[in-house]
Amino acid sequence: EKVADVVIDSEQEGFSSLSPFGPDAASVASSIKYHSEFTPLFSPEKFELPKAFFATAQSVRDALIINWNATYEYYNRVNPKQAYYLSMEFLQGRALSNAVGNLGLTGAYADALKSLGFDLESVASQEPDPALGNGGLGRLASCFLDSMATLNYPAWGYGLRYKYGLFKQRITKDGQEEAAEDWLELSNPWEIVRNDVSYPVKFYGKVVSGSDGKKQWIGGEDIVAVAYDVPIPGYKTKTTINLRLWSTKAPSADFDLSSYNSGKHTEAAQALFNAEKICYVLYPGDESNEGKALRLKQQYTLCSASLQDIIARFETRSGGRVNWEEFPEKVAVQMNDTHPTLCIPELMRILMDLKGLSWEDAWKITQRTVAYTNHTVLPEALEKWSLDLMGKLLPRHVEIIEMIDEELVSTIVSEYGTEDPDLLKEKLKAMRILENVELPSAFADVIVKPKKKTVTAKNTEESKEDAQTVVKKEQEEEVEVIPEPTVKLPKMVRMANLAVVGGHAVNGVAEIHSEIVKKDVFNEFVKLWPDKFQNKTNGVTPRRWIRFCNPYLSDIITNWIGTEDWVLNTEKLAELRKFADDEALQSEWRAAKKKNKLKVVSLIKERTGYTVNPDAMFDIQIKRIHEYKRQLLNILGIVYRYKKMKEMSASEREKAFVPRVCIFGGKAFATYLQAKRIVKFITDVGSTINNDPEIGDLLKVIFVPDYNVSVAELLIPASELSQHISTAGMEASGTSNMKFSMNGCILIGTLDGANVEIREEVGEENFFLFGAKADEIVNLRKERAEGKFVPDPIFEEVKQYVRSGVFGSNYDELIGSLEGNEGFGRADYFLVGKDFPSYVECQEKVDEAYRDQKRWTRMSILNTAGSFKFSSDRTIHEYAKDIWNIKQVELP
Ligand code: B1N
Repeated sequence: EKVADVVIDSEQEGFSSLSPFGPDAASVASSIKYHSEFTPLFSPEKFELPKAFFATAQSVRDALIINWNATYEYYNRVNPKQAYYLSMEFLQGRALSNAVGNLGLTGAYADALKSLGFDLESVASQEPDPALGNGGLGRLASCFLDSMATLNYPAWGYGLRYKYGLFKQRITKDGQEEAAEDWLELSNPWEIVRNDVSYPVKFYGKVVSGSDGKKQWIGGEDIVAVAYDVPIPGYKTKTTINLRLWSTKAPSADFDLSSYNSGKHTEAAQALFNAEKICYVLYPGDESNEGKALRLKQQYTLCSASLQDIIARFETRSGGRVNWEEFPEKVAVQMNDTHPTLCIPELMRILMDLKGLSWEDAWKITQRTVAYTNHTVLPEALEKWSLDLMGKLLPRHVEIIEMIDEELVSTIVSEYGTEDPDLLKEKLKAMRILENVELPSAFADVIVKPKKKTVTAKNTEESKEDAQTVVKKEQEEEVEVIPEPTVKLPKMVRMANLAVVGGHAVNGVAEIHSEIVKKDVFNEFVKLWPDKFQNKTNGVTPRRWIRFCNPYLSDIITNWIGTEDWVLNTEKLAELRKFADDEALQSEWRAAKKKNKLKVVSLIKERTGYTVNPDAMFDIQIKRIHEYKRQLLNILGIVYRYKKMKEMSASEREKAFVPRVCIFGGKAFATYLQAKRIVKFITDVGSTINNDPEIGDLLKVIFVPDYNVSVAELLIPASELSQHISTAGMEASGTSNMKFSMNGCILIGTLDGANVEIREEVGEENFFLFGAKADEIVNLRKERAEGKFVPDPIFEEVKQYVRSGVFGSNYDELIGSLEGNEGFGRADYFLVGKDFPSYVECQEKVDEAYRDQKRWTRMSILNTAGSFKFSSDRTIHEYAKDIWNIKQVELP
């Protein structure tokens, strides 16, 4: 009730009258000074950059806390339906510039810091990049939080507070090296630990039935999940939502004092370590069984703690009159890929075992509450867990999953009948949650029976046969019918199938991907429940990805369209279209690009030692290193270009090629050898070309080490060409493609993921398209495997050139993978050879277009103008309306 008496000054942009200090530079400066003295973290005698960063962040945090509290109290009062975005990853990037920008205080903070002898940009660059994510999936979650807050949606994020982020990448002469990323080393000024918000989480143990028939999960290992809140401010709104990250610890009683006192120090602290290690790293290597168990513990911790918290909030807000049927009217849970799928059995468990609901009621509530987003169709990325492992770690959940599987089998059997056993077998194989597990006993013989009938029929004909033979025949028939491997193959839980069955909506992340999901991966489910399947094309926040990372371009846009509203209503960007040929705009546009390129020239010098020419075309591919993303196609294109240059005289070269700086960035998963070979190859090619005096500024190949959100914020505004060249059908969406396009970069790409929609929006003449289409891939692979593929001579030429040793040796595995040599696995599965000629040809068109700077600038402007659909604000509105059914709630 408190908040009702508080008057919030909505006239003032950004700050409210609740602010602990005024929005003017002098008050901000005194707040920063205050924190430098009284929340110090550093010794008192010096006031240098690191301390300036923390003091500044703490002063901003004061403002965020006020808005956070006001938002929370208001939601408590209004009790709206709230959405919860559960994700194992949030790739937040630095928070300072974003927070002051969203609060409308960039000017005040810049001036305040100036008066203290600092500049905002250097202070902001002190902040470590919280890398609690791998790539697109985690960054999407963070863009979504920004849009939820900005659009005043009552919505929260839930995740894990990993002590170490994704590894730090170093590039040495041997390729990539990984080191722990200790992002919390100096503490995190944005988080607020809530010591009063913690929940028990159990592992192992066993299930017993109470006298009332109720199941109880007892014994095992108990840990505690503690809430760390990260305030998420919206842009030009008071709404400040929450990212609640769980950290794990042992219950305090678990420290074994007597062991400790008797000198067994390690044993004494064993329980503490066991609990804390759950949140040590983002993606523990899962080759070993211990690694697998740890990852599963992480996933369960996220689901269990978050659901307990959500349920507690629902109960509090119900004010003592809890009606569980209303739960789905107050709560929407979105599962970011299958990683939080344990939400389904966990919600079932809590509702049945702890709240006393029946299976039927709990199931209805669960299904109405949760929804699932699929982010990949790569079969190896569709999560499966060993049933044995899960059964040990989460015995009660496995019972529930078996029950869900049994109900699903029953649905399938009643839908398709038992007349056609092959058909039924196929359906069960596609849809069952459990894999390599016999049918539930109630259905044990539905598939066998019809065959037995045939046998019996035969027997009547040959009625003279003795009983012995009949039995034998029947047995033989049965052996044939029951698939033998079921017994031998490991029993698995297919998380994607569980997510589809347990939720009310399933969505893909770009149109083409959602179609593939429906036609391919979940086709059988689509036949059963066509209405469950949707598309929600990804988006990115225009705050971080233009307004704050590209102030030069933002000012130009604002001047030409006459308002800054485009930051909230990106449709307004379309107004730039009418100025695309205006010479004044064109020259401002180029000048902004040049300023951004100069920043990257310094970054490259600092990170790699190479000097690059800011007048060359900046050609960029930044993303996780993966074979399907085809960094190999890019680098082989560069090798081919280099070879041609070497065959020409100096003057021919200059005429034939546009000078380029080819920039790569991205991390390879530590155990993904082929990806690491690609990194090594790129850097080897770089050292040969970059040190070739004949080539000079005509071609440079740069691998920027330790690519992360902050590096992206520098590279994207400086980009002129960016590469999104995955094998068609394999990149679910991509989101950097959207950021590049917004920043006036022209894309070269295949018809894959969101490229398809970007090309539609910006116009096909403003997009460089090449390569095979998604629906051709299956056939092409088949041809390839049958040895029918005839590689283009230029592909043979480029491979031969690499083999000749120009860049070093030891590329046998790499080049071999493109040929399918014995021992090197799938024959060019990603079709680099097939697409190579059309890629090279397309790159020639890029050069030609770049030579005409007027044309190029026009294309660039039309990319920004046509990118408005790809704001995550649009995406979040769609989720809110079509999946979550939540309404915007504006604070008074
Ligand atoms: O999710 C992004 C998409 O834009 C990308 O195209 C897609 O590749 C990415 C297992 C993933 N899909 N799957 C993952 C991440 C971590 C992990 O442990 C899978 N990431 C994507 C956003 O929709």
